[in-house]
Amino acid sequence: MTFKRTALLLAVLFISLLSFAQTAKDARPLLQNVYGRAHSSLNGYWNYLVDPLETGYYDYRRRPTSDGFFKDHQVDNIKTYKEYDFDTSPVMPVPGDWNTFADNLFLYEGTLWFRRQFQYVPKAGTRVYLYFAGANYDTKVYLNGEKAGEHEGGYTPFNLDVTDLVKPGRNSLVVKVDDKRRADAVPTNNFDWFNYGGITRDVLLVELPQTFIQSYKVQLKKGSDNVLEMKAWMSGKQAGQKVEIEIPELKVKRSLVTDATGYASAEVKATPKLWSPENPKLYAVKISSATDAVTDELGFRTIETRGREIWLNGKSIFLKGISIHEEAAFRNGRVFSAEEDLTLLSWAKELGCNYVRLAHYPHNEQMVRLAEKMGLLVWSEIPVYWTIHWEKDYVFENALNQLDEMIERDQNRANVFVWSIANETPHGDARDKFLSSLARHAREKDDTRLISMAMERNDKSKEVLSIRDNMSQYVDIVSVNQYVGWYDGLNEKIDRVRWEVDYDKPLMISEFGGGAVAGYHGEANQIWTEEYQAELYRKTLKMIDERMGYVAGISPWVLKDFRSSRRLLPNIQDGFNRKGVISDRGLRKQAFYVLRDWYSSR
Ligand code: GCB
Repeated sequence: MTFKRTALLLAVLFISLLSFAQTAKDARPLLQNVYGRAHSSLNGYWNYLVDPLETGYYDYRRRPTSDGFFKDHQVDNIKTYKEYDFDTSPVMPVPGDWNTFADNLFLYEGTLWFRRQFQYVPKAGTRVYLYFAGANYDTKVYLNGEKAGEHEGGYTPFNLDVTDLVKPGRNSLVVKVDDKRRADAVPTNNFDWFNYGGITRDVLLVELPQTFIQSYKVQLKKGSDNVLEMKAWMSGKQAGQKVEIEIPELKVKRSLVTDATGYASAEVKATPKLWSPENPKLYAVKISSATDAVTDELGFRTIETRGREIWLNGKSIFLKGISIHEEAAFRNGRVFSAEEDLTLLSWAKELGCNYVRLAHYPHNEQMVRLAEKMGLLVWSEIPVYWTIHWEKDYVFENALNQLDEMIERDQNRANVFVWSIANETPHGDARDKFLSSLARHAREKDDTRLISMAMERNDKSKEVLSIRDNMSQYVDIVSVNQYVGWYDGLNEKIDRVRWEVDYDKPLMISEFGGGAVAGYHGEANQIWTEEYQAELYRKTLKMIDERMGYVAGISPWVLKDFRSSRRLLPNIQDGFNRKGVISDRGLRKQAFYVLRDWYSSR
């Protein structure tokens, strides 16, 4: 290769790195409480094109083209050459997942192009943002033929400033969504849930004043139940801007003044009634500046660990939980309505839960808000799952960005008590470095919550079970997914094991469980029957009561049977993970009642 060609290549590489940095940066910071701002919904029926070869993005030499489908050229097909046409393409609902919308896309993983036209009437002095609550996985957004930005990660929101791209009258919004699994993505290409593709959550057009309240956080200061820590971030990076935070019911009104970065903070004395599962009290809060105002409903609580206990509001709490995937009851696609959130959370309440583990990725914002209103504590998690490529910097950056987006979106939710940074990851130095950096970052960003991750057992012998994980020093709660009686022996084994866990930290069982087909009956030792699963629950709960010493909470796996392409056993699994205590069709299995009775006895 000549020197000139190398220099050229390096220059191209540099420019593309620069443009990546630009777009990644543009998608954050996140707008806090977007649903509380002036916005219009762009949900509805969008035209779509299925593009497995990404013809709309690359030319025939596989170079990104400047004249792709995103241009949405409105031309006369008879006189002008063009090989796509959104106007005559079919439509699909947004939010939605293409897999359950169209039979021929059920197992499709790749690119779809979406187009939505909308009318816009400009208002002087307004900034305009596009907000995507979630699109799986790799999303590129174009407005009127120009790139507005891009985002990687299927379960966290992002916003793009389109003030300079939006125009009066008709606008063309084109979105390329690619859900091809990749070994170096987060999650990696191998995971035990269904890879629903598409624009799976709301799309909003948000109108803001020139300088607006970017974000705020109002929570009890760590370690205190009578000092509120108030923080606000203005979009304009100037000193001396005033932000007022008012909580009328507490007679709190405080004026904050920004520093040169647009950030302001204050501490204020107050004695709120504390949010708890029994009394999920929320206060109306108003945040206002010279140009902007937003209201929210916020709860206040303290959460800490004391030795091997978790303390909520100064009292030890046992977490009665259940793990949940964000998959709709009855129809088994990605959740896309508040009613579907409600069904899942109502089932958790019916079980007697005070806590839900929203696995294995951040669920939609309304789900967390609804859980908060219903008195359910939330464990929130990023999809750092199984065999992540620990040694690659860009994989770490991706995980870190998803962690930031998760925290920024839900930093005001009183019910979120744990940021979970991983699930069942293989031990090793590269992994420890990766995860400890995530843990440190989460702690620095938010010291008002606890850090955990779902670990694996690392037993002392076949019957002496243990957890020995270097990461235990970085987390507040040691959590373990343990499957004695399923992946490890039959359910009779549960009676024979004992536990030796030596950490002076709370221990949670983030998962246990076994598969059962609703309506399939037999002996308690016959796997896949409801009886087997119920017996596994009975024995595990007895083990917790009598032989585990100390456990601060559990979230059995899992609320409802869910789709997974890893689950192939005919007539039993048929593409579903059957560990639900409720079936994919909404039928409660025997284990549901075993767990419910145990929760009601505690
Ligand atoms: C696990 C994983 C979960 C799986 C579950 C299972 O430990 O964390 O994602 O679905 O086991 O059913 O095997």
